[in-house]
Amino acid sequence: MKLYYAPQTRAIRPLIMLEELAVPYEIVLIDFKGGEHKGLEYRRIHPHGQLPALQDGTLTMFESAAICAYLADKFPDKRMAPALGTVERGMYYQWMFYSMAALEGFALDRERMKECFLVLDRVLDGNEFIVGNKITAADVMIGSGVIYLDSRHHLLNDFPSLETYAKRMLARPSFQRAFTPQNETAR
Ligand SMILES: N[C@@H](CCC(=O)N[C@@H](CS)C(=O)NCC(=O)O)C(=O)O
Repeated sequence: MKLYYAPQTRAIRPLIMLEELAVPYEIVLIDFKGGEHKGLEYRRIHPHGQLPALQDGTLTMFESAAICAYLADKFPDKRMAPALGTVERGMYYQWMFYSMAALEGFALDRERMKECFLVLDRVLDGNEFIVGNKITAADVMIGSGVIYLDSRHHLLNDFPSLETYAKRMLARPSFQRAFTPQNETAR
């Protein structure tokens, strides 16, 4: 499996997934600052010239949430997605889509962002993870989204459960690797 990656981009999401899954993968480092992602060669992988993208055998795919969902399903024994047809699976879908449509969708609107943080704060009050009692791809998406957005908006002080959750996620080795870009260049 190849992950087309650049530090400090949305490619950190599938990187966190792969680290949580602890499966073998290869990183194809794209020179994002140098514009390699807009070159003809990379556009054969991702038609919009964006990161991330994943290649797995004959499959080439993009969209970070879709990649995370695919990886969760590919390795069911790692239980990074709740079982099909369960209440937890329904909630998992909700939060996976929410991470893109609401959390990311409202990224530029501070008031809507506060509303999202309040909703998540309530969900995480007394809960370690966004769904069920173990990490899933929904935590990868929501956790990484909240950490990134808070670095821009600085809102977490007002949302104690969400703040504790974000700190807990950030303490995981997978998140540490993704949010410490020098780790990547040192590889
Ligand atoms: N919805 C896409 C967004 C991908 C995206 O916008 N990636 C950024 C890096 S964080 C990018 O490649 N930007 C360059 C561009 O849009 O030209 C996903 O989540 O994968």
